[in-house]
Amino acid sequence: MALAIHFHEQSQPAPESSLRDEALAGLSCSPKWLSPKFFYDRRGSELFEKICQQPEYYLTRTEEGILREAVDDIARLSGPGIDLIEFGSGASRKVRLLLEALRPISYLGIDISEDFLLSSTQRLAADYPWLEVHAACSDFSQRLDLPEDFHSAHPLAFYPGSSIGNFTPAQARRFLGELHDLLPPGGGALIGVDLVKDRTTLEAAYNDRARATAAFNLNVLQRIRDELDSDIDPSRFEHHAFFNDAECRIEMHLVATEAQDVRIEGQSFHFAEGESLHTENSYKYSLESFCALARSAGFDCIGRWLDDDELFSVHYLQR
Ligand code: AVI
Repeated sequence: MALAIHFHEQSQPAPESSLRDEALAGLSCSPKWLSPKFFYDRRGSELFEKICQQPEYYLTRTEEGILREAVDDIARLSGPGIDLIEFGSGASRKVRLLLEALRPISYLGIDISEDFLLSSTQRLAADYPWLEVHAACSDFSQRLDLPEDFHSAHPLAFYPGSSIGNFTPAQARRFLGELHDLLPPGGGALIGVDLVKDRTTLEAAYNDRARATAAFNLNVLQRIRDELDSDIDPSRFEHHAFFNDAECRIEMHLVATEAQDVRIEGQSFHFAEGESLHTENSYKYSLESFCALARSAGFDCIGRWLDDDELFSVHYLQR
């Protein structure tokens, strides 16, 4: 039986039309580029869950360990009677680590992948019958706003997983500024941030031996083939991920294994052999550089937790 969740319709373009427009625009750029938000159709979201279980991808298990240890401190900082709002909620798994200690009145999951969002929030509602569960399908990378019919006097924003690293620092600053303006004075934001570390550990995390990350990256080409009028062939590209230390980011690319012309929606795009389509940046911060960014958006950094190896960090920001 499907459990009652409150689903909020958002007035945004359908995902297919933004994939069409952004694929045509991004493949016309030099170098070619496509936003990582298009990774997350149902299959991409499932592949991302698989990445999170890979031994090399330390981010998920490390953040979960930090949240387990810090949850009572987090509850003390947030106080009672909060509404928990998760951006990029995906499988709504990490939030489960917080629910018993925080006892929020309601939970709002916001994600770009509608059917994944609905099944995850329905499972959450089934497992936590005392919690009022809301869901909104939204591309908050464009503009951060809450559903018009969702009101909260005491919101706590939750943005785990270092997804903030998928924005450029300028976009992250804008996101944090919009989040700051959305929160009432005293409102909090709990943000997971991956830390800069040695190249070997970083590059292994994005080149797992099971090739889950490669499949995740290549799936975006399959989406273009399935959802648009296109003859693009994922088997003629390969996954490439490396640490760009000048920019302090992991870059993911899809590299053409041979010269080819690709047709998308009546337009033709040439790839030289070895030419890449840049699909994702994953910025890594130091504790200081992230707090400076948060402060520049108007927040106070009032809590911060790390694992013993200082791989990952969770920050409590307050407006
Ligand atoms: C969602 N995001 C934080 C992930 C990351 O690590 O940048 C996405 C990802 N890309 C490849 N592996 C995981």
